[in-house]
Amino acid sequence: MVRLCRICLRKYGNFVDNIRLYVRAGAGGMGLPRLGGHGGNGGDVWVVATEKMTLKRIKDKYPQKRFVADVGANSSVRSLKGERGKDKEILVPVGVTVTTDDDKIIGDLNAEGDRVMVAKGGHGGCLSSAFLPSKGQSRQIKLDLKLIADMGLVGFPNAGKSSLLTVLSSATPQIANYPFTTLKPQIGTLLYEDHKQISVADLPGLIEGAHLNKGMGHKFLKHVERTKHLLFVVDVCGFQLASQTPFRSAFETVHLLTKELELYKEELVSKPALLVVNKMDLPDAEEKLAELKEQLLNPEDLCSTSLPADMIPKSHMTFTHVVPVSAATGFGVDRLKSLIRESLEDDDTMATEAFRRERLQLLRQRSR
Ligand SMILES: Nc1nc2c(ncn2[C@@H]2O[C@H](COP(=O)(O)OP(=O)(O)OP(=O)(O)O)[C@@H](O)[C@H]2O)c(=O)[nH]1
Ligand SMILES: [Mg+2]
Repeated sequence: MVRLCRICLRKYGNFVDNIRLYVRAGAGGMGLPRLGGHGGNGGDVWVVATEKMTLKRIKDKYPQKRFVADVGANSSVRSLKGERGKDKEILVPVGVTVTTDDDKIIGDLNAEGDRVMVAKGGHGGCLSSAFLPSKGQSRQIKLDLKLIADMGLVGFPNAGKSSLLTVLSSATPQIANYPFTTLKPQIGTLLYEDHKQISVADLPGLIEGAHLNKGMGHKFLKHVERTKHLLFVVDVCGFQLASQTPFRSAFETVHLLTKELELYKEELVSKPALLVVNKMDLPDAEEKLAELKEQLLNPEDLCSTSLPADMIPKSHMTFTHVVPVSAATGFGVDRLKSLIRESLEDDDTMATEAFRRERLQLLRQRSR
């Protein structure tokens, strides 16, 4: 089993969530001095979001990852104004952030049809430029995909995140009794009787040391950066990766998960969260739950734990609810489904406000 884990440790399935492309806009066309002609402008390169595309498909379809727009036509005796070069559109999935090679944001494409220009076509030659055209802009750009979901499942491997998503939604993620079953993030949709839909992202398991690239690492946490809420999932009986690694109780796993979030991006710890205590069908689960609840009342009191000092988080998650469930028997699942909706709705106005502030800050940074 351990060998199996090692094989899949560094892999991220065949899921591609970032890609680097070369883009070049068209050069302008030449002007014709004798008749005061004007060359056509070069075409621009645009990145356009569509639900139908994936980064993997871009990689497969365009192995050279080069996107070049057409040049503008020269002016001629018959056409004093040369025709404009055709634009190039790169179709990308919704949820992509486009950045320059040195990580400056060019644009966020969060909805179908959102578009951003990534290379501007050159000007056609004309009188003011001595009839000489200018080159089109060329550069490397990076596309970084962040899934857009309302909730993100965060937990140690084997805690039952994928099982939970299966009983909550119609998603069919892979489930198995070994760590790191989930290799690529996946989204499931929770459907409510009044047709309300809530999306939940299932992520690979985090382990202590994920920030040091242990297990699946923690890069996939970028997919919870945009989720409104977090759903922490812990196994009521705790977790042990292998016989040589320490056993961690449910209380310890909460701390370790918090620490890994903090080490990835401190703001994640301040996201609203629910704590789901799974596997309540196992023997002694009730006593362990009672113990966990007791410990959570005083999270700073770590006397009962053997966590190394560098794995103790600076701050603690505040859980709006602690929800015992069993993905195996269905116990508590309906209540969890309602609580997920309730907390998202409670938080909707606050979240919109925070999102607006974030956008405003981004726009200000960009206009500087
Ligand atoms: N007894 C019991 N077993 C459960 C429960 N939920 C999940 N399991 C089992 O726990 C194991 C792990 O479940 P997964 O849903 O794959 O766990 P995960 O958190 O998605 O794991 P990774 O993808 O590896 O991070 C499987 O064998 C499940 O059948 C539960 O409520 N009770
Ligand atoms: Mg899983």
